[in-house]
Amino acid sequence: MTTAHVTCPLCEATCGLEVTLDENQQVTRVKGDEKDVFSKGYICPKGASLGALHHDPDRLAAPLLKRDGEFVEVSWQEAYDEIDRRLPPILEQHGRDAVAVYAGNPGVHNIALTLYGRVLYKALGTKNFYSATSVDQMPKHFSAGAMFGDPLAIPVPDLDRTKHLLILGANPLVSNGSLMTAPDIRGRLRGIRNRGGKIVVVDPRRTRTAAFADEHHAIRPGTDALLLFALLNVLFAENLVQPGRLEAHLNGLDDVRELARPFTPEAVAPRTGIDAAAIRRMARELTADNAVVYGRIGTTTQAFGTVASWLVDVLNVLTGNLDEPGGAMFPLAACQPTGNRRPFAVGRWRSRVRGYPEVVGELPVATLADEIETPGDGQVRALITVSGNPCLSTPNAGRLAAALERLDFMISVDVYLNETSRQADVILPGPSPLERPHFDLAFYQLSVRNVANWTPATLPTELPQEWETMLRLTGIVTGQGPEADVAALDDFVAAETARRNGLAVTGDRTGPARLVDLLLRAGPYDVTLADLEAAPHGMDFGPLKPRIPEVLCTASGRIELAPEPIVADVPRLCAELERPLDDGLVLIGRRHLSSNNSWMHNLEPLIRGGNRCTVLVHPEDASRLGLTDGALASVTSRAGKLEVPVEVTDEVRPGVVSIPHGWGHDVDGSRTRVARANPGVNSNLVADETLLDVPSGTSVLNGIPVEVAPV
Ligand SMILES: Nc1nc2c(c(=O)[nH]1)N[C@H]1C(S)=C(S)[C@@H](COP(=O)(O)OP(=O)(O)OC[C@H]3O[C@@H](n4cnc5c(=O)[nH]c(N)nc54)[C@H](O)[C@@H]3O)O[C@H]1N2
Ligand SMILES: Nc1nc2c(c(=O)[nH]1)N[C@H]1C(S)=C(S)[C@@H](COP(=O)(O)OP(=O)(O)OC[C@H]3O[C@@H](n4cnc5c(=O)[nH]c(N)nc54)[C@H](O)[C@@H]3O)O[C@H]1N2
Ligand code: SF4
Ligand SMILES: [Mo]
Repeated sequence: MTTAHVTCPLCEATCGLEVTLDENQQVTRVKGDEKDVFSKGYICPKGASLGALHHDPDRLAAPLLKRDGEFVEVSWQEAYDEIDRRLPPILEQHGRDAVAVYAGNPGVHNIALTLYGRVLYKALGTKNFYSATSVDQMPKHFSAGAMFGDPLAIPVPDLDRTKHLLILGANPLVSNGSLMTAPDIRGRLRGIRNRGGKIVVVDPRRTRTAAFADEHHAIRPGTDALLLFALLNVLFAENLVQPGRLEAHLNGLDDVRELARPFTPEAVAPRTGIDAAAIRRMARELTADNAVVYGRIGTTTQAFGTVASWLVDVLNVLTGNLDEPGGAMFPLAACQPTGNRRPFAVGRWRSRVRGYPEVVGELPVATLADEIETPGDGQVRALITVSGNPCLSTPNAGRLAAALERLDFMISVDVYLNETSRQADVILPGPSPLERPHFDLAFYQLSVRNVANWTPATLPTELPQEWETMLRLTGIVTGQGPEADVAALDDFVAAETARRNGLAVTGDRTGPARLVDLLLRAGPYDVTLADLEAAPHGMDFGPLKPRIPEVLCTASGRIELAPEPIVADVPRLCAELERPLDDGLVLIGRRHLSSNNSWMHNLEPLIRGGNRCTVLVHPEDASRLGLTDGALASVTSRAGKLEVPVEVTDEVRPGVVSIPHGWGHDVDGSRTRVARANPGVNSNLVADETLLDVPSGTSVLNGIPVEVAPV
């Protein structure tokens, strides 16, 4: 028996786990690592299923090549030969933009894909870069970029010291936290209570987090920006604005005061569904010391995602809670992002068909189908998906799935043959989480405590590491063919990383380990990878510290409270105040503790407990529409239609229905036996790809107008 200490790569919480293996290298137990400096023994059902994931017989063990419509296992050589035969001619004949990339969420939890994916994407040089970010947190990058100058400078709630937490559109007791890396959310929320603090949740559904909170406001979906503006309006009206130390670092305070003027509590109350007196009280409570506002995916994947994300931080600034202990703070990761911090810019190019502006180097995935379907110069003819399942996770998924069939060539770098990769011509699999080293480059930048933990690979693997796969593909798209010298490419990447950080490459490490070592050496804590290797339970660099002004990289060197590209969207919100009240049904999503977006439904331990893919309907709506608990209902939107079992519950507010995303596994040609037997329905069949948060191009996945009827 052996025991390994690993950081769980399955969500943002970065829990330390203890994995026990028998002499046959079978995982016999996974438990929380009590000595982990950050998670202290916490584990959730997903982490506990790391063994099931590792041993899943459906996980791909060799590359797959489609021959006459059927996948066959081939050698890596054959797979790359096929790619070399088919991809470069498309680039040569139709240009770089003819090849699109879709990068999915697990790539952010995978150092090989994070560090070497960017090498491939840069070498490819396509404007058609898409990712899960435009169905997720892009509005937050937008607001951070516009306000602080750096799209990665996202302040996080200082959870362990706050005494008043206002949560909008997040359910961290289930999601385990997002844009807020914090293992054991329940323990940390309890800590707020024990300090005599208060938790307020704004969510159309009485989630676990809402039920745990001291106060819950069931807001109408998509109206958070109105509510947040009204909170500001109250602060100005009651003379409660007190930015404190930050006053010297602000631009645009008067502009914000003017912008907030129309949004009185009375004006927004009927639209948000939260009464004016409650709004006034919520605003006053934010002026307490150690208060913080936190907004997550319910506030980003909606019609006013960017404005809402911006207002969250404006409120934190104006209540004196930004960059203060107990407020919203900027983590300082052991590996900081590299590259020159140029002032934030958007719209450097536009999508060809709909003219959507580029944001942080990407285009909205909502328009990928347009780009594939519409002929002309720059039409997308090939697609590389890297750890993504857009056929389940992006809006109007039915249309996208049909569009993929029209591609001349498609590659999926993926561990399963699933709803998306089945459309590929070549699938390149990667090792399991236990077969690769791990380091949470992205999430330590969002962590409520500055920590770092390096995980070496627990088990050997026959599969190439995914950084090598990325470099092989880089070799092909740069015309070096499948025989490109991967070691030389890797040396080049390391030399570039070193140069940008003013360091020299030393030692005999290769791959991500060498890059992480360089980034650590360049980082703020005077540690090397060897130090982390000697600390299997992680290193703790302490609580978050104030970082303003050092963290700011706006052109002015100040916080831009009223940045032009966001202010430009406020008239669209003002128009909402004039619109007649609409009482049609709207659809929102939800997450379950035992699932991970679309891709962990193939694990028996996570699928137990009955069908979770139902539509939640309030009893009043159910009786009005003739819907009965357990019976099937049809849900129809502009984009499509689906049928799903009804669950009648007063958890959701009237006028709101909820279906989780990531289901719909009953498609032909996938090889996920457990998931196919428990398919659920794909909620993104009804998500409307034409509904976007305008500045950021993020899809509206919450607040989709739908009709629901008995089947
Ligand atoms: N309606 C609705 N839609 C949503 C959301 C919502 O709330 N509502 N949420 C959105 C959000 S927040 C996100 S992040 C996206 C997620 O969207 P995606 O990133 O597109 O989807 P995932 O379900 O994360 O699927 C990831 C894919 O990566 C593969 N994979 C897993 N591990 C690895 C690995 O180690 N290597 C490789 N190469 N592949 C791997 C899986 O097999 C799967 O095919 O979905 C979005 N879609
Ligand atoms: N178990 C589990 N954990 C996960 C994931 C998973 O699939 N399963 N996915 C991971 C990923 S990729 C992400 S991005 C994070 C997301 O992490 P969270 O943001 O915490 O995710 P959700 O649970 O979807 O919470 C969003 C909440 O917003 C509410 N909501 C919907 N519309 C609105 C609205 O208009 N206004 C307001 N105020 N609220 C609204 C929903 O009811 C829901 O409770 O979770 C991560 N963790
Ligand atoms: S909370 Fe997240 S990091 Fe922790 S065990 Fe669960 S999935 Fe893994
Ligand atoms: Mo996400």
